[in-house]
Amino acid sequence: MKLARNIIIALIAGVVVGLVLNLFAPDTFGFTDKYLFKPLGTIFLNLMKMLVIPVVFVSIALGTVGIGDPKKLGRIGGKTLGYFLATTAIAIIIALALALLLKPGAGGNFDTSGANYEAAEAPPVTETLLGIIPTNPISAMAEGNMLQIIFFAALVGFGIAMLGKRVERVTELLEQTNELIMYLITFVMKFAPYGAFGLIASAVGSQGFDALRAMGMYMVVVLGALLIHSVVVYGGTVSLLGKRNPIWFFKNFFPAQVVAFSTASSAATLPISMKTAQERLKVPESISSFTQSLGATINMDGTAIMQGAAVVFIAQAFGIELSMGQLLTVVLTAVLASIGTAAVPGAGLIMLAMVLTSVGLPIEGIALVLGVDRLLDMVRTAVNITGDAACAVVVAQTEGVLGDPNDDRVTVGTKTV
Ligand code: DAS
Repeated sequence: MKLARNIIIALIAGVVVGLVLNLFAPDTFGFTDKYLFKPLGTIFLNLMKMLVIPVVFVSIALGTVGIGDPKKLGRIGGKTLGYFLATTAIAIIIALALALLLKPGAGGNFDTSGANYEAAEAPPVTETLLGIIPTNPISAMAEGNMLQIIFFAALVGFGIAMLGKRVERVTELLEQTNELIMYLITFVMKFAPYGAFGLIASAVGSQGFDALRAMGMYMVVVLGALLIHSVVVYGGTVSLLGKRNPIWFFKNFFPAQVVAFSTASSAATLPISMKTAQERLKVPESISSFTQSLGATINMDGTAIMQGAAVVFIAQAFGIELSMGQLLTVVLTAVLASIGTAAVPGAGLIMLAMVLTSVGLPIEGIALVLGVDRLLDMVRTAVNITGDAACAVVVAQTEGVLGDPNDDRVTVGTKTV
């Protein structure tokens, strides 16, 4: 928790410095942003991203070995996907209900004339899901194609589980590599407070109060929906299905949430969110690696909430009334959009264009939410990874393998140490 405390102190310092520079010395902000804040943030983000592919491959392969039995793998996969789809759909419904209730865009004097936004091409979700089989696993790793890496790693782990003793050297190598990677994560995280300071000072300094004020109600809706979803859905499922105290869950997963908030990247946070779930939430590596890696790639409830709220906000700002049919379309496309959203900063905004288009809204409306998206991205990314961890706790509990909260041992690979 000392690290989490240091990151929080760094975040507070970054907000203060960012706001002071934005309000009183914008020119100085430009210079410090370019030569201090952005480099600090980029160094930290890149250090964390450097470890993602090795972590995902080794831990999924080991995790699958740990699961072993293909029927069990199928059962765990089914429970994981069922939890992901159900919670994402609930997330969007919460966001739509809150946006329709609070009407953030109604009566707004938004100047939509200058609103222009070039939407980057969003990959069709079917292509994303069907493209899961890598034709070349090495290039999948080089390109960072997470779904393909997960598929290949699971297959390798399945093969090792089937061959057992005949490839025990491979299992040992994977376990030792895993321990090495876990050490490197701890080492890299020492830089986290500096990176968090740079990232938040850059985000707050460039947006300042004006952007925050203009989008005030929109931010209230998104942040409100994120809070309700986290407490009610994640707290509720951890308590009812995970048989754990929600306060214990949120307290112990907090260090990973702080990193997700700082980086606004589920992928960059994955190594630390898995380590936190295994060591503090007592989720076995076999389930943590499978559920959290898959979740970081396709389960983004926080993103779906932003997309649901933004669609209603933009419709209201343009004076467009959404029909019930259109709202249902938003639920479906936002689930698909959140599956297709990459686990990197700002990816949710790219997929928002797909949701807007699905209900005939102008994608230029994205320009209305662009100003505060970086800050909202930090919060929704923390919610995204929390959903993955809640799922891991629930799946582990229903599989009867969730560790005792008071036991200070952890499972690394197939060993309990
Ligand atoms: N920043 C993305 C993530 O890493 C989410 C988003 O852009 O909405 O989870």
